[in-house]
Amino acid sequence: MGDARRVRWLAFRTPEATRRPSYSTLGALLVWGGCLVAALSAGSHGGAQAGGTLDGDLRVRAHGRLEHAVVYLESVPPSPCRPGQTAVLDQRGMKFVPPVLAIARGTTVSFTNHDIVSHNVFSPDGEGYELGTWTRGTVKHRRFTRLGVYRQLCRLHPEMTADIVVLPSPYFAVTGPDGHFQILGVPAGTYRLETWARGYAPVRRPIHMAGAQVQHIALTLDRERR
Ligand SMILES: [Cu+2]
Repeated sequence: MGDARRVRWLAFRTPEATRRPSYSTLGALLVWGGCLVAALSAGSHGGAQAGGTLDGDLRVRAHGRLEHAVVYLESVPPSPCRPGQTAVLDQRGMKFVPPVLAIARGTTVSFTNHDIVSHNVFSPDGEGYELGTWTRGTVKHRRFTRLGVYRQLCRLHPEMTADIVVLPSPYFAVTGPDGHFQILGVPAGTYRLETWARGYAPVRRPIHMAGAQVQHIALTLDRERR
């Protein structure tokens, strides 16, 4: 969903939100209000209220497309127009879904279980955590404040695995089955693009975004050397 659409959605919701004000609601409205003003002001100058689009294809050398690869931009200035502070890692059909969950630092992940059997969630990476074992209907939450990659494992089913990738900016995408990705709403500027995919060496390159335009990019990954 583009930022402009988010802004319109918020404007539509505002009257309901203000009926039951709270400090957090008001804070959010102030932030969103700033976003709205910025968007309208950019629009009135013919600029891009939604920024540019980075549209790319990611391949593995000699092996074609790669799904579930993370592509992100570093050091993009923070924007109130990109909240994206929640995400879900589900357990369904004896698998973690999605197998790769990319989030911006500060995001709270909700861990759900839609199977009829119990599952467990823990990670041995970084500071490590153990969320316990639970059945369908219970939701656990964890906020990720440190950058890094956290393998998600289940003590009951060793074959279950996923990765939560905590990124320095909310400007990221995860490739689809065809290796395609899109990062929307990127403000004009020069950034460093990076990739993460388990088993593959990261690709880094500078990227210049000029504003409200679509920029195409092709990335090729190589297997990590062991
Ligand atoms: Cu399990």
